[in-house]
Amino acid sequence: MKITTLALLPILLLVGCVASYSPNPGEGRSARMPLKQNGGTWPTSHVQGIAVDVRGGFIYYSFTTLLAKYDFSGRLVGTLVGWTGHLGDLDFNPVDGRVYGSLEYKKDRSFYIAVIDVGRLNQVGVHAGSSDIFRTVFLPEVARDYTADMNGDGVFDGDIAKTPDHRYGCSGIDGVSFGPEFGRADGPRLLTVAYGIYANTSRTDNDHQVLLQYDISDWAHYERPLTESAPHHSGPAEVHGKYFVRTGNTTYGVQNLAYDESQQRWFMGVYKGTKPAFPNYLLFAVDARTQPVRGDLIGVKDQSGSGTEKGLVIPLADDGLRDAATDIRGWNQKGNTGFQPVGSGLTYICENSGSKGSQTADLTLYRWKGIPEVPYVPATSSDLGH
Ligand SMILES: [Ca+2]
Ligand SMILES: [Ca+2]
Repeated sequence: MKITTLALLPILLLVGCVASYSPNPGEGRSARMPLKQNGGTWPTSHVQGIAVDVRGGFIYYSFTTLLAKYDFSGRLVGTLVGWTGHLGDLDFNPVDGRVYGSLEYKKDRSFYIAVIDVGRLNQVGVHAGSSDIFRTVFLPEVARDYTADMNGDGVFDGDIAKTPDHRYGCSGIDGVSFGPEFGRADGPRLLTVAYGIYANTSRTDNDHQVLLQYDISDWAHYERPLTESAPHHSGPAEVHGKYFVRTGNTTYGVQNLAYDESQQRWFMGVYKGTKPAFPNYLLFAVDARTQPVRGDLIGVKDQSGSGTEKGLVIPLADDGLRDAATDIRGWNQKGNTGFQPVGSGLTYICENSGSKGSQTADLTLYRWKGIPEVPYVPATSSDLGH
């Protein structure tokens, strides 16, 4: 049966590719998951988001123009620098061992997912442009909505909030998380990207969060190095799904998006909205199994201008505080500069502080409490099984 080895070869190669991520034994994970961690002080803008490699024992912080890698013991393992765009929220993909983050170049009308091979980030000051650690995939769908000339005057008004332009008020992208297709808790994990949405109280078509889902299994051929002088447009023309969650207008949309496997629930951390008709909560959630339903996008005119646009709408989770006037649910819980569930009802939440050019992040591990007024309480060592 000399066929055996040859027949097995594709399977072996496939297994070799898919299961390529295995953290070095003894690296990072020698320390237990910390109850608190400081993400360093950096001459950047504020911390935007975090990602946690639970198995490998690393925490990643996006400081907008710098990515910092710490191990669980608090040792700085490496930093990645050298881009001028806005690196926002992150997530760690345990399938390939890479960190995925939103990356915006609004002046170039270019929006990317940065795909960072963090397993090879082992020194301070690594330059993204001269290293193939840092790859990017363009998102045409976001560029289309961001640049939409909504009032049809032939002029796209650019990166300003006070304009009728930008479909759904899209200011770009920020929240990023892997999780199941909306409507289910099982199945393949999709990369989910949330729009930034400008705060603008004078329009009605910006009261939804917009979430795009992508199957990234064929993304390798889109990935390109970062060349800021010549922004590329290599990326998927189609999305796997586009969904809308009515939260009321916020200030810059979903800052942090995260899937909590232990609760089978998506969380969206925002900066407070400014429309007085809405409760303007800081944290919203959608349950994984809640079916998206095709329905009216309240406040969004369709192309004829006389009807209401339709889309796949996902109702908010039936939990937390409730606003009687709008029926909107949510929590007054900070989750906008680093929010990452790590299993067993535990979630890291970031506090940002500092002044311009000197920014730090203090991470605390919280346990889900589930009380509308107090969704989270600080975790203790007994929560970690110590
Ligand atoms: Ca216009
Ligand atoms: Ca995230």
